Amino acid sequence: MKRFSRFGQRTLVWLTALSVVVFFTASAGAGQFKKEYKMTLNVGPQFYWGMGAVKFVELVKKKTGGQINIKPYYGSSLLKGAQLKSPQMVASGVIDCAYESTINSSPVMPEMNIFSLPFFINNFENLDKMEYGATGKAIFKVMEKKGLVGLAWAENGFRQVTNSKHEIHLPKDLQGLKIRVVGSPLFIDTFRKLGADPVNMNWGDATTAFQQGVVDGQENPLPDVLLPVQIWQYHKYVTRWNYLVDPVIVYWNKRQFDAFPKKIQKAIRAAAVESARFEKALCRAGLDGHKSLDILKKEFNYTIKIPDPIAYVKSKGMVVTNLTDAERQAFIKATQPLYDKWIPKIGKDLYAKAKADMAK
Ligand code: X2X
Repeated sequence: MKRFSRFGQRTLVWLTALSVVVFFTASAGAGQFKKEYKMTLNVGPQFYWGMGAVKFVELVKKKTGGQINIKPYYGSSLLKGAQLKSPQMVASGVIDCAYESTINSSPVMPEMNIFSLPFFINNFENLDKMEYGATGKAIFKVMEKKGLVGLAWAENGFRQVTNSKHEIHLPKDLQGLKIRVVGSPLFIDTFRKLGADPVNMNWGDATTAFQQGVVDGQENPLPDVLLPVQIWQYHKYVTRWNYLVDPVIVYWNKRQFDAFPKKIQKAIRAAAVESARFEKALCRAGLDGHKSLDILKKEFNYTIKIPDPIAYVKSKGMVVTNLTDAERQAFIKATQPLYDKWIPKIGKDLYAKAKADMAK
């Protein structure tokens, strides 16, 4: 008996498959969440950045009534240390979300280099004006086009240069020094321009390189990265030149985020914003008068262990160098040619937005 034509049989198979897909999609929308959402970050839980990520995990759990559980994977362990791969992996959905530095997104989204232009931003006030202004909005749009939803601005901080050889006051002091940098082209350009010998390396390999003296120096924020790695064990000298800043963005795979019920989306956003406020205050404590110390105490009932990171590294034997205006000008002059090369890559519009935000 010929019940179905060949064509009919095929249609039936397709319809059955389709209804299975529709059923699972519908039930997912009705509150079937994954058992665990994977989050990547490049550092460990002892960093302020890592503590912000832990806070995010806790707040998401609390605010979603335990429906969304995030597991943090530290030290870019899901990427085998390849820190610059984080945005692609979240965009593809292999990893669900990230608490990640803008530097680690800059090879995929060159707009992120707006924060890495040397001697452009200089202080927290300017940075906040950009992040919460037109620049921040534009950056989140760029992320959306890549399949990522930006949820909040956290921080790693203004990056300072450390080394084992001598104080750095002027570009000539960097001459020939081997400096570990992230494998982001603008960093390599900057240190070459300054006469140093930049060596790019993932963070996961950096501490061993400091220990073995494979490099003479590095650049990372004080307090956030320099305190937990106890940089004074390797480098005696730090120059506080605030040459660029490293924001951290809390972000999520867009397809997945958009499919969450509105209530869940709202809860995750609120958790991201609250954790970022805590994390930023940790990174700024002792560097912005009483402001961040007060936020930690009053809003989070948290007493930070090292309220004055500068005095702390001095107590560990470090020589802390602050630049005079003239010394700062020498660095600005030496790095100015990079603007011609990098503003077109970053985007002239975004650069103009950043300047306008800072002038407000
Ligand atoms: O690799 C670095 O230097 C670090 C830890 O600061 C970042 O992930 C950008």
